[in-house]
Amino acid sequence: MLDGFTHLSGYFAPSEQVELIKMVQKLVAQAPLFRPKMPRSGKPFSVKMTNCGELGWVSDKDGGYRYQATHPETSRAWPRMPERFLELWADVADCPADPEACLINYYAAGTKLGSHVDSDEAETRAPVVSVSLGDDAVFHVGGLKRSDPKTRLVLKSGDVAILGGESRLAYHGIDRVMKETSELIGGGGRFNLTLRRVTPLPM
Ligand code: MD6
Ligand code: FE
Repeated sequence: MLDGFTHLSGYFAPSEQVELIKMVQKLVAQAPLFRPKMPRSGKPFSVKMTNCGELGWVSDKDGGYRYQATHPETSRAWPRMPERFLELWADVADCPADPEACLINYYAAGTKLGSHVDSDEAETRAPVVSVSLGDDAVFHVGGLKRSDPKTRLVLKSGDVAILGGESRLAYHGIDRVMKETSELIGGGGRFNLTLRRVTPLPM
């Protein structure tokens, strides 16, 4: 595996996971989950998404993958990033500036997220920091080429995963979310938060 990939198992204790899921539910009430569409084909993702922070990641048929300051359906600014997210970043990201975007993904049981590289950010010296909440997910991380060998691991509720350094532009994805493996989320499923820097760092 490439250097710079870190899996912090059980970073958030169960009581903290409860606080985080309440924050996520509040954010979703302000900025509803939407289903992004693939560029060109317009095929919908199976994962639903929303964001908080100054910028949010969106995708649709005509505009493709991008960051923007407003929700694609409500046209409102994204909600502020909760302080606890900024504290996590300060603790683990080894980056001199705060994150600008937090993408919030929701996976119903059985949903997957195909292998991809997070490359829509102009700043890739900063890592992407992810938090898993709810049901267990099988995550894969490979190399810089799609065909490179992959390592698979289970991301559990409360885990933090970091793609930094050489692994920042590695292929990765979610093979599947395993149903009824956590009781954190009423109705089941999994939330994943990814904290990102988008614009160039002042350095
Ligand atoms: C997920 N995660 O865990 C999908 N991206 O649901 C990601 O796509 C991801 O975990 C960048 C860095 C860490 C990640
Ligand atoms: Fe990703």
